[in-house]
Amino acid sequence: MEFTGTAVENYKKPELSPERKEFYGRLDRKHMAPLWEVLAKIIPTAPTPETVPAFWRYDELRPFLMEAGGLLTATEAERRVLVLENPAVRGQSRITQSLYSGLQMILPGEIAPCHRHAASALRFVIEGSGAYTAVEGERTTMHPGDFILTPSWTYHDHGNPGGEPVVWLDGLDVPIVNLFDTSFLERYPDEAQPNTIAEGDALMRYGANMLPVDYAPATSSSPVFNYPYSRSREALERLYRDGPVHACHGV
Ligand code: GTQ
Repeated sequence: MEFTGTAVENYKKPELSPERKEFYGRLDRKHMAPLWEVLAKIIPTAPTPETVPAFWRYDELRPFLMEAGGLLTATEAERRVLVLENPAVRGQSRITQSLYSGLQMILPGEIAPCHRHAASALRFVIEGSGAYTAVEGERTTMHPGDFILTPSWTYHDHGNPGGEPVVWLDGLDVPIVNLFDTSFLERYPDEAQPNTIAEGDALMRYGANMLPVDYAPATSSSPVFNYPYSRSREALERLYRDGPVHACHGV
């Protein structure tokens, strides 16, 4: 955003006389505070982000995930996730001011039990194949590079009937939901929800350049919940090959 007016200096606090200090003390005991003491902090002349740039190397993190795999089951943990915490806001379970992120692993034979919550999640599959995420009755098999959505208040469980550990990056809007004091969760009565819809249904029904004639969205979230990397990759390859390729963003 561009400043249209003249950039103003940060607001300067009035001097702190003994009389003023005494007054602020009496305000404090009544759960009040003078705005002029905090104005510059709560409304600065330019944004002052609290979180800092940071990065995590997967090679370094992976052994810890595997170690967690030996320590407790996915059922015990409900979700076996190592939370990525921004170094500037440790203990707040957030990677940026507004986003939660973590690395989740599910081992062969495990189920991460079914639940739904107000927060929305996205998953970016990093390693392994053969596990699935089920969303509202439909399973989708996860492959590296797949981008999977579990919209707000949709029942979801993860299972691994395959033979290798599967790891993905979770992103949730938990800090935003918590900002409004609206975070809550409900557990499904069984460990896994019934598999009532054939795999791939959502993508064929809503993601193949067609829509059912009577389609009226019940929610504002996308009915497509897996964006398979094989398709995305093909699209990117074609666009790259055929050009033009943006100098900065690529395709
Ligand atoms: O997969 O449902 O990383 O509920 C954190 C909370 C994943 C999940 C997380 C969750 C989930």
